[in-house]
Amino acid sequence: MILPANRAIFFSIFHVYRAQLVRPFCLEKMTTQSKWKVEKNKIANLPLEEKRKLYKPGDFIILDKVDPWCKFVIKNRDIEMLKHTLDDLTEFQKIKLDPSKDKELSEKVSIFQGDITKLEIDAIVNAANSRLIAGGGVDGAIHRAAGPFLQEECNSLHGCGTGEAKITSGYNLPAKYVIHTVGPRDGSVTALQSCYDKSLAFHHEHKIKSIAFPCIATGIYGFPNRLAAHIALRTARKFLEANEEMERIIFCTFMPVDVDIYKTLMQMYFPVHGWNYNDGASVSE
Ligand code: AR6
Repeated sequence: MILPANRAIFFSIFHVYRAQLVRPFCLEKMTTQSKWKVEKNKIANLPLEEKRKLYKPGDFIILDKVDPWCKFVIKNRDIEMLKHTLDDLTEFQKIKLDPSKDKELSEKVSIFQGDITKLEIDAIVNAANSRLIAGGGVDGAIHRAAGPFLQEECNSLHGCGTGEAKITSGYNLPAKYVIHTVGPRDGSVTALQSCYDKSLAFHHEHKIKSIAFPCIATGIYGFPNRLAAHIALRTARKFLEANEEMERIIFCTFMPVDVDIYKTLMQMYFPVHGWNYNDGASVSE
């Protein structure tokens, strides 16, 4: 048993000891937090030429070098050989398009074959996990190129639900922002559509005029590639019809299977020659 006088001494020693133990941890936490915030502000205010020194020299692609879809179609006439299927037609007919916008919108979308981390645009989207801890696939590539402060900022966001999206700085990436979204692991169409909707919804607050999407959920999470492309394309089409400020949505295709799917389906959702797919023209069984 501790006597009253000894008890006071015991507790004051205990408090001093506890403060010594806890303080370095708190300080450490504050220093780390403020480091990413300082870095984020610093990068946001760097002139472009200075910012470019952060990424590998010459290792970036500016928006002007990514052909808009209307130009891509003219340069790659062979894509007309890629025919959509009856299932594609059924999916496609789930939305009603405004054909008067076809020409304008075919200048606002692109397909880009390659590494999303190279794009010097306003925002790239990351196919993340719900803990926002760097994983494999495109997530790993983005974290490696952005540097460690990206993980530090992610740690402050308290995770991200399936179908939700959160935004961070791009740090050492050529892209200004990374939008982290978590695709479904159970094949949910609603959740995947929500990934695209919620990512695009950041455009207003952050003045995002150019954005690139990887094929969310089609890698490690196993969502069927073709259905995922329909969801991406119809969500983008509806968004662009309603939001004139967005200048470019880029679909980043990394796997050969997605390259072919997007080349086929873009011709339906962003027709350049005014083909009428609702008539069932150019269908392969
Ligand atoms: N640039 C563009 N696309 C890429 C790149 C790249 N550098 N690397 C891969 N892809 P995935 P998910 C493509 O697996 O299915 C992570 O561990 C890839 O070929 O990256 O949503 C997260 O932490 C595929 O077409 O994302 C989660 O745990 C697409 O990106 C989980 O994976 C998406 O594949 C998320 O799985």
